[in-house]
Amino acid sequence: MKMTQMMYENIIQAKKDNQKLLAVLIDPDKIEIHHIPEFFKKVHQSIITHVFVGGSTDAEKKMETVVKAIKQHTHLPILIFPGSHEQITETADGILFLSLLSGRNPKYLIEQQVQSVEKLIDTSLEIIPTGYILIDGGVKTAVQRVSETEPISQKKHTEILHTALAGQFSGKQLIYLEAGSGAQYMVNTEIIQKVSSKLKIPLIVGGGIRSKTQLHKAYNAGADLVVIGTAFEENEAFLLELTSK
Ligand code: 1GP
Repeated sequence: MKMTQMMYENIIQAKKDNQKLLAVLIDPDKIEIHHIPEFFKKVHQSIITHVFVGGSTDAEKKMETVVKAIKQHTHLPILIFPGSHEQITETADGILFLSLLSGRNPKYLIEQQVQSVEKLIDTSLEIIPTGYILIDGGVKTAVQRVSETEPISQKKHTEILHTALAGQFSGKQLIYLEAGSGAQYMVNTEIIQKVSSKLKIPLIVGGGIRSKTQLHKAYNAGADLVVIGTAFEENEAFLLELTSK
């Protein structure tokens, strides 16, 4: 296991410098391998700082092939954002080691994590413990379906805040507020503000962010790193709107 945490240190440093980060989320089931070079030309023209790869399902088991192909076309850090332990591949740079803290399904609180150890025991991947909190984004998302857990209502500010802080107190290094891929509503700014004002570790926000205005709202409310997937899948030109902050 890696003793240094280069990628995490960079995220911490960016937070200190108030330099906002942006990840493109790539679903291995949705991207065509031959399209990766073209897609990354646009990524490199944008303010994207990180590449997350993963999805609730990797039906075609394309994870390793997709990560390898991406690696050939970018120097940006590639983090696995796993839907299950089967998506772990050494070809990435690191992994968000997720615990689904909003849910009460032991499979996603500890079972998947135990099952992933066989692959991670001697890994060179940087492992970043991440508290993952699913928040209602107005549609039933894949995470909800696959994890068989309910998202927390956007009205329950205290429950969301306490879940995030319980994650920090138990040693998570990142907290991820997730409205779910393709969410109708992003996590509202009041929630982002409340959580970020109490949290000492970096805050990731994702799900349903489709415009530069929404991106800025998330940043201004205190998100340190924003994740966008669907909006880039549906409209790659959106990457070219994000060439400056
Ligand atoms: C999903 O937070 C990410 O896990 C990104 O969501 O696809 O809605 O951008 P979108």
